[in-house]
Amino acid sequence: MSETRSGFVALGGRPNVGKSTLVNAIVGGKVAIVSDKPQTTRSAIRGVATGPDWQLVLVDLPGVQRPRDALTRRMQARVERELADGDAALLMLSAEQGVGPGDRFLARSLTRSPVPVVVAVNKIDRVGRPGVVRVLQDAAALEVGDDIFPIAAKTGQGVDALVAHLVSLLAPGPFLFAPAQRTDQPRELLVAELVREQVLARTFQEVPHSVGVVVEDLERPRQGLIRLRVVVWVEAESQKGILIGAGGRQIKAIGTAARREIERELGSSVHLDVVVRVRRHWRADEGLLDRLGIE
Ligand SMILES: Nc1nc2c(ncn2[C@@H]2O[C@H](COP(=O)(O)OP(=O)(O)OP(=O)(O)O)[C@@H](O)[C@H]2O)c(=O)[nH]1
Ligand SMILES: [Mg+2]
Repeated sequence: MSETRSGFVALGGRPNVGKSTLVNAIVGGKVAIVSDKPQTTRSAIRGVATGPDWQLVLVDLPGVQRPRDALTRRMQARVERELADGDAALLMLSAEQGVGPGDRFLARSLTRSPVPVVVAVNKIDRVGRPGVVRVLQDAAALEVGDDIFPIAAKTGQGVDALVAHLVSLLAPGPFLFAPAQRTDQPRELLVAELVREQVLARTFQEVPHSVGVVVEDLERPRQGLIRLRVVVWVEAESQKGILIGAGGRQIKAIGTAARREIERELGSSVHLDVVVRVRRHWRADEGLLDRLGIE
């Protein structure tokens, strides 16, 4: 039998560059939620891709930003630990947004990293060829890694070449997860995230950042049915009103869309109850952050 390779690659990058989209594309399923709002990902989520003789564990991370409160402080500390701890780091840039001060800040901290750094320039589907060339030059000028891959995580363009390169960096070692496993997330966290994804898709301005989702109850009354009770925390009565919507229509739409996603991911019928509750400053509440799984 041939030797297997395995290891961890952590993804760093500004909010919204497409880190979670790439992780989902590589593992072939939704392990991390995606939205057009910055700071969608709040914790480190492991996505597992397994080939015939390799296993690549991708660590999806929150977008790097300046911490503002206990929530973002926890997120940032986690990012720094994970980027230093992997077998390689993947710095992700956006061709659409170009290389800016946030990217330079992260690139500088990665040049001091003990692990090899690979650069991916994402969203090349959004700019023409000259735009791609320009951003590749700007990426090279960061002098953080010799290997720069132009990709479009959303369409899959360039992703196979990037994966092949990441796999080549892995050291010999046994598989760390069962080959069919796509994530290390407990089912409750994945479910809460799928509900939050639907909230993000339907809210604007400060509301997306003010939402925390907790699964209060998950039971399987019989084979093929999962009953879920989910609490959506917001920070103000006005936000609660927005989420519930006129005649309860908004929360109903969120629940219906989330239930479909959960059914697809869990492969079971789902009965989903969603309630909205207000807790002022929950983002500063260390106890609630623990329950939200944000370490
Ligand atoms: N056109 C295009 N859009 C993309 C691509 N990759 C991601 N996106 C979009 O970019 C937005 C952000 O994607 P995410 O995967 O949530 O970004 P992220 O880097 O994980 O963001 P944070 O979790 O906030 O740090 C979403 O609307 C995606 O659909 C791509 O290759 N092309
Ligand atoms: Mg993300």
